[in-house]
Amino acid sequence: MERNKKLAQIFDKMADILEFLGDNPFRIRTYRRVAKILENLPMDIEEAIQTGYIKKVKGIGSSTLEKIQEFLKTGTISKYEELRKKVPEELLELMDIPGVGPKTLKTVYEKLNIRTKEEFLKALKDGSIASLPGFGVKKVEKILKGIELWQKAQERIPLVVAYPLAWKVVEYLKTTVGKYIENITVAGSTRRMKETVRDFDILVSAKRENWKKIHDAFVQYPDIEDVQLHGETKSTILLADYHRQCDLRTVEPESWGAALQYFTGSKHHNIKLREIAKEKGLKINEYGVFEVESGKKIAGKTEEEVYAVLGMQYIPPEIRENTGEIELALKHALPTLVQYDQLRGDLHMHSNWSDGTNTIEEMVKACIAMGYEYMAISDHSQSARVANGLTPERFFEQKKEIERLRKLYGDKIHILWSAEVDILPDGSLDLPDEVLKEFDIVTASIHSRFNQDNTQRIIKAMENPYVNVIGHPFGKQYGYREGYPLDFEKVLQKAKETQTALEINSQREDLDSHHIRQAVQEGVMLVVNSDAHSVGQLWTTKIGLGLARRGWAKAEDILNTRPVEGVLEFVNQKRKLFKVSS
Ligand code: DGT
Ligand code: CA
Ligand code: ZN
Repeated sequence: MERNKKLAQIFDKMADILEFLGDNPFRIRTYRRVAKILENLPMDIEEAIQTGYIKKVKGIGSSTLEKIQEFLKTGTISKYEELRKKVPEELLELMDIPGVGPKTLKTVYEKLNIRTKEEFLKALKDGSIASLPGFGVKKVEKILKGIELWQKAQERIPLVVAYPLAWKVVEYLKTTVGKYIENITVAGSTRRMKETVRDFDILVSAKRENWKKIHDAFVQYPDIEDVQLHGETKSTILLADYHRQCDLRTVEPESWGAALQYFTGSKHHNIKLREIAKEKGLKINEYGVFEVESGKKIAGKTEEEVYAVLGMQYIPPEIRENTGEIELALKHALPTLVQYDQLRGDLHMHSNWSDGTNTIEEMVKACIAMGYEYMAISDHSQSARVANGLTPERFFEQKKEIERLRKLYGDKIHILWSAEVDILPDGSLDLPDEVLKEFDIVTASIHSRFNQDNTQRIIKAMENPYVNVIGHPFGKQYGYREGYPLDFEKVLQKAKETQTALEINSQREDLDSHHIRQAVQEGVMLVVNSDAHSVGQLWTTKIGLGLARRGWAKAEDILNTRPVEGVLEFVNQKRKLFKVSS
């Protein structure tokens, strides 16, 4: 699917360039649509062509298809290469910044002859852009904010992007030199499921005589920009995807546990651990745990024994941040975190009835393959116009389709009929109560006015007896949009009082682990959802669960670890509380 994404980026960039050049709006729109289609394609583009699937997709014409085929053959598109030459290189890069875009750059290029990032920044700061017609101080402030966000996003990438990239390298090593490898994993921040990742740390244990072969394979990983270090204990490559650095370290099988512990971090956790070891007359490093006096090695083969000889309970990687976990582990009093296999269903996903790309039936089949006991189709309501939101009439038609599928698949999975209803600017909902009460479960989300404090809107939505979950509570989208201001304490209190759950939206990483930990402390119910817009995004609940674990959540804190009856019971409890019929 990575190829789909790359192709989509090329089409988007072509649209950017055409917009910059002031080309035909129709052509621009066509390229943008193609990009969107490619991004959401439920299968690899090559497969889509071979099976003839692509021919059935509306919006892919013969000249587009030619370009795609050229890309598959050569890795690029000549039209794209040609267009790139028409725009100054640095401006091309700047187009990715939220709030900038080709139109803005076209104006500053034409009026102020700006061609580089530096010139752009200077003109933003010295007021020359602010005084251009159609700009102004406010707009310039917004652009500067966008640049700041964008720069941050260049340094660290979201876990939902990082995780598959890192594990792809592991899979590659397993396929090429697997027979020499005893143990392999991704360590560092990715193993801790941290929200954002700077670089990847891959750890391998193997017999020393095999190390060279493993490192030789590593530096031949396809799709790299550079080999920065090629050694026999450590090598470093620069991945083409997102320019990520990736380290490989090889260790002896006897030191696997100690090395894994060391390279998983976090740094603050490790420092505290070293202090505790010292107090016990022990020394801990990446080779093992040693008695200081005798020099004798007393642990190192497994991580479990490393923690055990320090007198501690095993600490899951996700909470190794020195925020209280070590003290509790010494008392053997850590909570039991929710496990990755405990999710019984996904309660937020879209179909092609609104802005998803797959049919409901395709989503159902994919959820069955995920091993879920239940799932909820939660398409957008009407005011989400860009998302092709449904009117009440369309929702009731959708219900018929769901009933048809229940007859076909009901023995394998419970299909819940849901909606992601828009919270309107005044906090009222985009569907009347008579409609809301018909759904099995309802999620309510904000999709407009991301710049204002939205506490009151969310509180009002929670006061509706038929709203069971608040979707992506902070309206965050990493690298693109920071969350709006929210009085989270108030939201938590209201959630508890109204028995409304808060969503951990896996793809947006909203809530983040700090907010999750706060919610868990307050005893607020959480839901881990994918918000999938295609079958290829359903896996992301793994990320949401990682964040939940980082936020110290237990299974009982997560609604969708319950059987389906428990979920429906949660819905009914709220209706009872508000004394409305169900
Ligand atoms: P990142 O890459 O910024 O997303 O975060 P990490 O945690 O992956 O950090 P990284 O890649 O610098 O280092 C990987 C692990 O190696 C880190 O989690 C703990 C360990 N480590 C690195 N530097 C130190 C250090 O100075 N002291 C200790 N005790 N451990 C370190
Ligand atoms: Ca790292
Ligand atoms: Zn949404």
